[in-house]
Parts: sequence; structure tokens; C-alpha cells
Amino acid sequence: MAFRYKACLFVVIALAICWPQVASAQVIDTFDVAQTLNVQISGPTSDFDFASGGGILGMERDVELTLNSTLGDADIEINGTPQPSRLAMDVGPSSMATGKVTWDGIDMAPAVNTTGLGSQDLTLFGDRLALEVASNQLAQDVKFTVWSDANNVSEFTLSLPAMINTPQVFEVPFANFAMVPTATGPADFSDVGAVQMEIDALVPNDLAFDLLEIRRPNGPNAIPEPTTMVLLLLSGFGFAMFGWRRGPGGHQLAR
Ligand SMILES: [Ca+2]
Ligand SMILES: [Ca+2]
Repeated sequence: MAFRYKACLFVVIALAICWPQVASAQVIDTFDVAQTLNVQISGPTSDFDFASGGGILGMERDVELTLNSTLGDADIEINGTPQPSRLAMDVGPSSMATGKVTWDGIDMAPAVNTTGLGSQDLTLFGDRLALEVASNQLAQDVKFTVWSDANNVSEFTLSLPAMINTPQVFEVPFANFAMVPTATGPADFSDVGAVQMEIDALVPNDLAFDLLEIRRPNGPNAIPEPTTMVLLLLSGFGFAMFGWRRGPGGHQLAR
């Protein structure tokens, strides 16, 4: 095989190895697949819906909404008219409600299938969750739970400040998660079976989220070990140029 072809092959292989890491961010949900849930005191006071499609980890998103107050109403609208490509949760006056969004594979059921994602290695794509918050009114806790299986579970509660008017990203490093007290061990982020985001609104609120994904420390487009990638490409191109310069003429001279 001519040397330059070997060099080209080297570049192709280097790209094939590096490319999955370069296209790094792993989306949990872009909130582009539409869903609408409504609860009110006149009924129903709880609602469940699942939807499948692209931009969703495990290809299915389960949403549960429960009204906890004796008055009022609440809704969750994903990719709706007022908030396209977002998850909007609106808790009405005098109302309290809990919204649970679960990514646990295709089970079409509200129960968490703790191994439904089939051992997803989230550490391939970064070391933290990133939640893009488009807006909110009052301070709100958002609890994230990650299962490796029924016994190995970790959680972290993100406390959002009030009055977010311009989109803001909140990051939760995997290292900040703590074992759920009822579990026997913590979740292994390289072996994930289910992920859940829970919004327990104790006061009327209006929240909108743009995106939930896995990120690396320096943001959504950070390239892991860029120097390795550059060195591989430079050496590949260097070999290719060397092979081209030697070319068929070079081989003829050597004979
Ligand atoms: Ca599901
Ligand atoms: Ca489920």
C-alpha cells in the first residue's frame, strides 16, 4: 500500500476515534417533542402522559403532574405556543403542584423503570448536568434523581433563584449528587438506567426550561483534550504530505 494511502487511512481512523468525543454534548431533552398536561381542582387532579421522538434521552419522556392544593390549577406545556421548544410549568393562583419528568426508556408508564435506559454511560459526554432556565417568577427547587438500578440511586436538589428573566444555565456536577437515603448505594453515572427531574411547586409559579443535557466543565461546545486532537490531525496531515512528496516519482528513483 502506498505510504500516502496509509497516512490518509491514519487520518480517517484518527477522525473516527475522535469525532464522537468532539460532538460531545449528550442531550437529555431539547423539549422539542410536544406534550400538554392540565390538572385542576374540578378534576383531574393528576395527569400522566408519555411522548417519544428525537432530542430525548432513551427516546421517551414521561411526564406526571399532580395538584397538591385544595384550590386552583396547574399545567405543563412542552413545545407549546407561548413557549416553543421549551418546557413551561404554570402553577395557578392559590395552587401547589408537583411535576415529574422522567427519562427511563420506552415503558409508557408513570412508574420509573430504573434500568430502562440500558446502562447509559453519561460520563462519556461530560461530568455534569446543565439545565437552561429560560425564565421563572419565584425561587424554585428542582430535584434531579439518577438511578443505576432500583438500589443504587443518587439525587441533587438545585435551588433556582427568583426572577430569572434572561436565559441562564445552571450546572450540577455529578460529584455533587448524594445517595438517596432509602437506597443501598449511590448511582454510577457510567451505568445509568433512569433520570428524573422533579419540580415540587409550593407556591404559584411560572417556569420555563430550554434544555437539559450533559456537559463538560467549559460549556456545551468544549472539546475534550483538544491538544490530542490537533496533534493527531497535524501528524496525520504531516504523514500525508510526506507520502505525497515521496510520491510515485520518489518510489521510481528508489528502484
Ligand atoms: Ca418512559
Ligand atoms: Ca416510566
